[in-house]
Amino acid sequence: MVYAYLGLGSNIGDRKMQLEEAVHILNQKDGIKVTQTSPIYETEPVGYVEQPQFLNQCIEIETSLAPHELLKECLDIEQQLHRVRDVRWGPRTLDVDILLYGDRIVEEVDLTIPHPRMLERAFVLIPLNDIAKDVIEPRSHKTIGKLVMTDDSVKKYKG
Ligand code: PH2
Ligand code: MG
Ligand code: MG
Repeated sequence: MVYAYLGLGSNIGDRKMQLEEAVHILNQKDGIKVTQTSPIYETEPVGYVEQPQFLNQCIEIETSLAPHELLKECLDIEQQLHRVRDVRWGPRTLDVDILLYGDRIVEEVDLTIPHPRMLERAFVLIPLNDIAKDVIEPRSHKTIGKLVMTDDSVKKYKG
């Protein structure tokens, strides 16, 4: 069993319901148990900025799945929640990214763990810090608590 951390994001449709649905579906999968969920944050879009605000959340799971098996489950849930991929970094009903998988570093064509952009992204690190402040990010060897930044565009969601 390994603890892994996933980043969830949604910026079209019923954003909160889609995050809740993702957590529920993940928890029902064989080999995945959701062990912690962060608060939900409302965040300004990063990268491609002409799109609605996101809701972002991070969750901790305990899993017996290998990294690629976990990736497949994440992509399956995105499909179930009707994600259409067109613009890179563009709007989505649901995005499920693997952030950390224990202390493993994975470098494959279709999968990079830790998530390659997580250290620059306040919308990832702020919710991740709520549930994993003492967890070590294996490239920097620093804890999430050390890596997290403050960012006023990431706000607790009270919807
Ligand atoms: N995801 C992206 C690109 N930009 N911005 C915010 N605020 N939240 C996201 O989840 C997000 C983003 C690509 O996955
Ligand atoms: Mg993403
Ligand atoms: Mg993604």
